[in-house]
Amino acid sequence: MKTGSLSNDKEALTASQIYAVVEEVLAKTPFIDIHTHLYPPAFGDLGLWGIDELLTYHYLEAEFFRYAKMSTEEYWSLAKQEQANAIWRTLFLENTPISEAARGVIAVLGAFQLPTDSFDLREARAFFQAQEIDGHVKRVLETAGVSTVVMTNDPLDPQEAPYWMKGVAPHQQYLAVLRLDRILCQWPAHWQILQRQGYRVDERAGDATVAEVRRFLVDWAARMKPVYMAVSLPDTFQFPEDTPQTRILRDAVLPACRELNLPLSLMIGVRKQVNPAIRLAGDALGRADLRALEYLCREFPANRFLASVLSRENQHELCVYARKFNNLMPFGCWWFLNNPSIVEEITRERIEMLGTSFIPQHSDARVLEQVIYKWKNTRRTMAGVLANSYSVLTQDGRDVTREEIQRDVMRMFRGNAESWLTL
Ligand code: FIX
Ligand code: ZN
Repeated sequence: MKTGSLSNDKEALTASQIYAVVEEVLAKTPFIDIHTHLYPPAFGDLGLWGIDELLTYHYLEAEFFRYAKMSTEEYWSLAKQEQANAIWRTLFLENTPISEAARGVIAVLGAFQLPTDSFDLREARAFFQAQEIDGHVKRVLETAGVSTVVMTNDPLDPQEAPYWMKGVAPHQQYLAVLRLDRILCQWPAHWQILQRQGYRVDERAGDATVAEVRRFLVDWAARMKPVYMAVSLPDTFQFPEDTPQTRILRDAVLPACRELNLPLSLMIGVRKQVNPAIRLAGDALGRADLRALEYLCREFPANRFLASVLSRENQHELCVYARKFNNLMPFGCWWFLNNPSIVEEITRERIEMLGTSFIPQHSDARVLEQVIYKWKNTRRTMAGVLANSYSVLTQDGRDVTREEIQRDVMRMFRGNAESWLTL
């Protein structure tokens, strides 16, 4: 019975040592968070943090409306702190915070040694208000075990664009992404913004327009220095079609990605605003036809694709497509899938079919401190899934070492992103 310490990297681990070593390696490896909605302090109020933003997260607002006696109109008329007070009272005092998102707030409060069952939010508010934001960002990312967060940056967002136009100081732990939803999914409503910026475009998106959209993308890539381009697409996404979306994607976005050596992230399966009354919380999902993704991977082998799909029913297909196309990198358990019960299922089938050649998770954090609980949950779920994979490997006759576990975790939570994003 090997009883040595776990420190010998090259020694074959016994079955009883595997879980502890996996847990320790996960805890000690700083992760790259490949998709978030976070902003560094230089972006001012675009960067959300603190207890009131944590409580008014759209995941919690959706849950609040299930219990609340007040109407959505009444809630939206409240000030932010009153909204947070109502959510705290309803989801955390009058009911037990056992949902994923509610438990996340508890985990954040616990991480800062704040009370998790206070009658009101005075102490929590005082704590966050007393934080100096640059030091707080550093502490939060360290606590979360995250070295790098990748942002979502929309050149057509009227709040965000002015920061880029005037020039914003880069933050070494925040990487930019050129987000294309308004161009690819809402062209009729946005082409005139490009026209006003001096790009000769029209609504039909003919050849001349497509060339100008490509010039727009190259110009904004020079401004933002993105690590990939990204778009969220509905469950009805089809490609190719005789539409402006197909022409812009095929003849502007994909060539620009090749020219700039950038991957394109396709996030497929959102059904926008099925309930507009609850605003950002009003989106849902649908099973997509992934033959569009198959076509893109096959017909554009010089492009690299990141893909995350929102329907649980699409996950197995995504794994199969990743086995067919090595220019396809599945990533994350997105949004409604980011719950331990589903993360475990998705991650197990990915390991069974893809080994370590995928990116298991992203946080999708919108509020800074969410990375603490989202990555705590990922490490907790991953420990069991990975330890099980190594245990059955050992049972089938192949020992594993700490060094190999370290290599595998580094690849899944850093290396695959670094090589895909050319970091
Ligand atoms: O399109 C996206 O990036 C989605 O992740 C968001 O729109 C969504 O609201 C979200 O934050 C999910 O976690
Ligand atoms: Zn997102």
